Formats: sequence, C-alpha cells, structure tokens
Amino acid sequence: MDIIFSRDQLKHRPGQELSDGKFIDAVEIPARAEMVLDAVTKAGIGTVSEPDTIDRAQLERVHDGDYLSFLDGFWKRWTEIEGRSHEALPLCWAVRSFRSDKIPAAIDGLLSYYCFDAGTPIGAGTWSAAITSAATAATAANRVIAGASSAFGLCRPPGHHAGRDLYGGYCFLNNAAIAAEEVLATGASKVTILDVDYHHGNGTQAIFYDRADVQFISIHADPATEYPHFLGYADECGHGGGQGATLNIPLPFGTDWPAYSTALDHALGEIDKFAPDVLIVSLGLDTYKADPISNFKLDTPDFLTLGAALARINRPTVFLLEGGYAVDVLGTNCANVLQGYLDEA
Ligand code: Q9C
Ligand code: ZN
Repeated sequence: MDIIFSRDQLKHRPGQELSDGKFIDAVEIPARAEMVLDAVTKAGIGTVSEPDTIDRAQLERVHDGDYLSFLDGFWKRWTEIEGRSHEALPLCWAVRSFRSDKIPAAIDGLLSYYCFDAGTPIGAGTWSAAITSAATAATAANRVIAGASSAFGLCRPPGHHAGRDLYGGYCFLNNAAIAAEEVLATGASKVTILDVDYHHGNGTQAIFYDRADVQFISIHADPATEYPHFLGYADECGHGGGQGATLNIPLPFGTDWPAYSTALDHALGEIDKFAPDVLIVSLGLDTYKADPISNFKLDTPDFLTLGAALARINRPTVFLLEGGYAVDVLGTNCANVLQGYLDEA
C-alpha cells in the first residue's frame, strides 16, 4: 500500500489548548505523525513517498476562497502588523442572538468568525503543515484513481472537523473532503467517506450534507456527551438531494469492540447498498481504550479486525489519518488497521 507523507506536516507545533476549562499541553503534536510513520514502515505496510503539490483550485472545490486567504495570510498579519509572536486562539463566537452575516475587520474578530473552538491554535508553521496535509490526502486519492487498490495518506494536522469556511478540533483543511472531490473530478460518480474517529466529523458532514454523490457515515461518541457537541445526532440524515446520504451512529461512553462492531456492520451494510466507486476512511485512532481525551474501549488487536472488516467492502480504499492521541501506541494501532486490511484484501 502506498504511504504518502511529508515532513512539512511536522511544522504545525501547537503549544497549549483549552480543555475542560484549563490550558493543557496540546495533544495533536508532531510526534503523532512520527510514531505512525515509524510503525507503518516497520510493519512493512508499504513505501513512503512525498505528496504532489496541491493547487488553489483543488482546495476551492471544498473551501471558501476568503477562508483560504485568511489562513494563508494569517501568521504574517498576526506577527508583522499586530506585533504578536504567540500562537493565536479566538475569544468569542457568533452564537444565537449575535449576527453571523458580518465578517469582522479586526484580526481577533476574524479568528472568531472562522474558528469554532479554543483548542486549535495557529502558529508559524500551521498553514504550511495544513496545506501539505491536504496535499497528502489528494495524492493518496490520486494513487487510487491511478489504479492502486489502496493508499494511506498520513495526514497531519487532521481534517474532519474543518468545514467550508470553519476550522477547529485541530483541523484546518478537510483532507477527506478534498480527497473525495479529487476522486469525483476524475469521473467517478459516487464516493463514501466512512469516519471512524471517536469524534463526529462535523466538517465533512456539513460540506456534503445536501449531496447525493458523497455518502457520509460516522461512528462516534454521542454529541450529547462529547465534543463537538452540536452535530452528529442520529436524526441528521442529509438534506435535499442528499437526503439519506448521511448516516450517524452515535455510541455511549465506554463502548467496547462488541458494541462497536455491531455499529460497524450497520455502516458496512449501508456502504454496500450505496456501492461507491471509492471508499475514503477518515481513520481516527482515538477510539483506543487509553486515548487521553476519549472514552471508548477499543484495544490494539481490535484495529486489525477493523481493517479486515473494511477490506470486505471490496472497493478501492483511501485511508486518511484523523485523530488518536495515545502517542506511544498510535503507530501500532494505525499499522494494525492497515495490516488487517491488507491481510484480508
Ligand atoms: N476534554 C480530532 O480528533 N478537545 N479532534 C476536546 C475534551 C477537542 C479532536 C477536549 C478534540 C478535538 C481530529
Ligand atoms: Zn477525534
């Protein structure tokens, strides 16, 4: 299986994030990618190559142009014009009685406009890493388009929380959505994005909510009890032409493999019915029992079983890394999904 990665993706180095009301050391750190790279290489999953460059048009299939310009120019403005050198977080948001049609002029207003949480700092290398992560996703998609049966985009930062003009949840560009549009741009008619990250993929869902050509299925912690809190309920099924093309399977705290596996079987049955040309897996490993910010109970061998189950879909498959913060075991868990897939494929 082709593995795509660039060391430019290590340039995003967040220091602190707000979590449970206090600042903690950021969990979405460069070491995550290094651990995954090391484990997939040692496991013999495949050879690693650099992503191709990605152009603005590829990004604009998914993201708003002003949003991209904001992210692109942010650090220069923050440092050279505002005279700040610390990483950036927003302070207030346009909720309920506030207007959401006004785009502020001030940089702090813009941060609040384009961001939805206080856990996703922007620093000097953030844009470079994010755009390279998106390039990694697009390149992995292109390997499958070119005939490979599978590919792994070692994406970091992750992408599934990022919307058309919204970042948060450690995500800036929606790698899975960019990969899906890449596939559709080559003439494929249907793509499924299966999101197995512990958190609901709110960004991916929103981007494709009214679309019939992109099926979005997510198995995740119940938003009533878990981040991102405001999307991912079972009654969200798509809208307009996309009615029925979104499936959410929220699960309670403490979910272990037997219960997870039942949800997965449900998801796989719906993918079979949709019959996509390509399957994209938003591969979060934060369902692991010892993940520091999550509350499911999947164990390391369960990830082999997960990979094998995905192989039985029997479609060209693009794996894209999302979350997973138990850094010591992250690489092994990720390699297990890919190994389980290869053994069964
Ligand atoms: N105490 C991804 O897995 N912080 N993003 C939650 C809970 C945000 C996760 C804090 C979690 C974002 C890609
Ligand atoms: Zn997650």
